[in-house]
Amino acid sequence: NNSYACWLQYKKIANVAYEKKVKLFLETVVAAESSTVMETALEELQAAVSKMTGVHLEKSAEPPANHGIVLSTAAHFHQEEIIGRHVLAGLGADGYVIRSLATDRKKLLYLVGKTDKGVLYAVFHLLRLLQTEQPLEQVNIVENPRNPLRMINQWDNLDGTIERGYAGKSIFFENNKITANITRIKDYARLLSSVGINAISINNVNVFEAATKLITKQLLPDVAAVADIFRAYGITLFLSINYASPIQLGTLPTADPLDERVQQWWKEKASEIYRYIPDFGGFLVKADSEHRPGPFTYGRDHAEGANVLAEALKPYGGVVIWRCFVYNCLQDWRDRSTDRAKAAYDNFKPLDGEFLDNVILQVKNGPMDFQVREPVSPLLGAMKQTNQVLEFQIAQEYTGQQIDLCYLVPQWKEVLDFDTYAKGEGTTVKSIVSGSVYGFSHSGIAAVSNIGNDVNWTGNTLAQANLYGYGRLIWNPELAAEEIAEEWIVSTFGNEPLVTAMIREMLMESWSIYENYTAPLGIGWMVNPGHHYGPNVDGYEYAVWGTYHFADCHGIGVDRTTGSGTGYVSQYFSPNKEMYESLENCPEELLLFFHHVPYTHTLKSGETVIQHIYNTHFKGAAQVAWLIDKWRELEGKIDQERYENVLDRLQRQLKNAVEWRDIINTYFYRKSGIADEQNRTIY
Ligand code: BDP
Repeated sequence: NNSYACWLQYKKIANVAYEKKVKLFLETVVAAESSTVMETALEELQAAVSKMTGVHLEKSAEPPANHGIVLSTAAHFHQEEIIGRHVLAGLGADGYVIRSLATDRKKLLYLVGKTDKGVLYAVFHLLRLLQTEQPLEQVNIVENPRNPLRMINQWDNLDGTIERGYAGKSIFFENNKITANITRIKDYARLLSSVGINAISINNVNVFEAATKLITKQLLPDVAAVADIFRAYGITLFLSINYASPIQLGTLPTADPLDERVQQWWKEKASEIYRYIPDFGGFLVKADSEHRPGPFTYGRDHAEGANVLAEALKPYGGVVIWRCFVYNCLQDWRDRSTDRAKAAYDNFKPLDGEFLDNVILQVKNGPMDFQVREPVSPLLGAMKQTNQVLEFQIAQEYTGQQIDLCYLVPQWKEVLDFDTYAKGEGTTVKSIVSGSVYGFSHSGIAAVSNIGNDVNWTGNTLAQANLYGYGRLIWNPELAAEEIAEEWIVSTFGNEPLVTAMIREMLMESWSIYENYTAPLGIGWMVNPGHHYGPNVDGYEYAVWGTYHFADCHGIGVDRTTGSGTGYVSQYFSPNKEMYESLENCPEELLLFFHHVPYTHTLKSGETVIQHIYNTHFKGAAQVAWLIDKWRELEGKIDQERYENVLDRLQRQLKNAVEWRDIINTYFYRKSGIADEQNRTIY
């Protein structure tokens, strides 16, 4: 099935001339050593090559004399002169080299990884070259992933539901057990590994009753079986844990991290887990947030809370990934002195230096919660002595829920390229989370997955581009969003220039289209409470969650400046602090995040804020109609199944966009009493 295969289509190569040239390299393959991951590399190569060319790549014991492929780790590679000692020496843990040697007589390809994982990544890279029909005669590629940890977080519950899942049920769990459908998990491992993902946590960060038991004898054998599948693809397994486990699973009356019985309990638990899974990655923890238990109950701080787990995991090389999504979700909305945006920084920054070396803090990209537009979290780069991982959300919770089209790679790139000035100019987020700025012992990027058991994995087939793009971007943050889109389209739909151009344009426009018809100028929210799809301007306005727009008859926006506002801006380094503080210099797409302004405030475009709201909302809805027209042009040019899947989603998106347009425009027309300059229909 085309949609199931995602970007690993491996269709028969249609370009005859290209296929002929490629086949010269495809006689035998030798794997210079054996390991589980090496076996995977070999299998993936053989299966894909056979599908694309019909050639069965014979596995040989000897290096090919004239035609063939060599798979090897650097340690076992004995032809250093071919690749160069310094090149091999320059490979990082997951790095690799692909080098071709093509003369009239010889057609050889060398895929050499620092480790067997590197070899597997090299194989997927080679297969990508084949799918996108790149010549093989002069390949000379050296790749090192920028981020050491490249992780996926599943938010899957044991009963098979998925928190913020928009593509069916869990592929991991059903009826409070691990599923028997191992094939689907293996296929997921393939997809992830093919884009360089090397770690996964398989259960929701909100660990409810049933999932608490994942770390018990009852379920560990099955968890270990899942770990086996991922291990073969170079992916390390993690589990989210419940901080109150010693109470819920043990016989202890407390989970106080400073209580010796609790410390002992976690030590024994870790030792038990590692008996089942010798290379277990560690724990992902959401503590003291949104009603989850944590160290606060015992008057302890996050460092004390995390360190007890870190001590327990340390002997085995495990890590604790501790989430910074901590805020008061029961605040009094009338209390203007609190600001949810400040919470993560306020909670964690004072603890810099207190965390053990195998603790990593996981920080969401923005200070609020995965809105279509947010500033970058000021916590990124602010803790120089504490390992950090950045968290994205591939699942489109607030960006259309995989009904509406929203290619998120451009948004993520803005975050990664953002200059924090933490250590002077050029201290970008990407350089911080790669570990290079402060020499973190653990760092990288994690993201909430967007997959479920729908045939096409992601609900909207075009949402596959976000999963693919996430992996590719965090491997190499220098890749352009267009480049990634194009790779994905060609691997997914075939090498058809017209199709590629159309879908690329749709993807590249989609984020700004979504932003146009939803909440304006960085203010966020305005969604239906609970499920978060569709407009509801005041849905959260008088609620405890801390997400306000403060619209009245005069103006709108949250004053986060230092004088009159919440002072949030002072969490940034200069000159970002001053930039956000200033009404003139604040980037306009974030205007209402940082400032409360009258509806008549004039933007750089010359439009007033109210007119901007009207204009973008009429435009956004019209752009969705344009997306539909574009897509219709592809009928017959791609398979019907995927064509119809996307068309159906786009039609639902149009309804959503029209609803947003009308509700937002009407609301602000009534609040402000200011008419649209163009006299369009507003109710
Ligand atoms: C929010 C989601 C909620 C998650 C929470 C989190 O609405 O379901 O549990 O984030 O990240 O985006 O913990």
